[in-house]
Amino acid sequence: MAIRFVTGNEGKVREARDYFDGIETVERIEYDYTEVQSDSLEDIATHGARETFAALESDDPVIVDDTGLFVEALGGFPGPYSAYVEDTVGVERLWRLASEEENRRARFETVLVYADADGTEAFEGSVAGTLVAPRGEGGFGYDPIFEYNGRTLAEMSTEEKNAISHRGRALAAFAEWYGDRDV
Ligand code: ITT
Repeated sequence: MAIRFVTGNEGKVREARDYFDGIETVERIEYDYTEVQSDSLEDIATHGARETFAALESDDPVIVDDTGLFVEALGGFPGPYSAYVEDTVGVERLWRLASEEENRRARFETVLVYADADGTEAFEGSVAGTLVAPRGEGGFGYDPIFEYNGRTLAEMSTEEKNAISHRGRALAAFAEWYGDRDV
């Protein structure tokens, strides 16, 4: 059975496909679920997964990924509003804002929520790094300004990013649970 990843973001699907390469197939589903107003990535993803699973009227499970970039010196901004801030302010200007701060530490957090007829399960992953002037052609979103161990996430291959990233860690927690569950 394919894993149905509900997202409008092709970059997330590319990473999940790379992670599950040869183990599971990942099918992308576009469904415009309601993004509830919440400070919690888990709340947002849980509502989205539950709503989509019900709306699709199929027994096949779905997963939803909600991710945020939390900049320490900006009180965790943009956090759960990261998609909105990327669309409005943009990555380059967020970097300029952060560059005025001495503390450039930031972290990515992902909550991946699985939903089936039995309910939902949430899996988390995070990575701590430093914001830098944009570098690299790979990845997507805020990857060019997020440096981990001397390289930005946009300077890594998908496999390298998955090995250390918020999403890679959430996918690993999910994969372990998914592989172990009784079906
Ligand atoms: P869906 O909700 O349809 O899955 P989205 O891109 O809106 O797609 P999020 O709300 O989870 O998803 O994304 C929050 C923002 O963070 C958005 O601007 C993404 O481009 C960005 N983002 C998510 N994961 C990222 C990653 O691994 N590296 C860099 N930026 C990322």
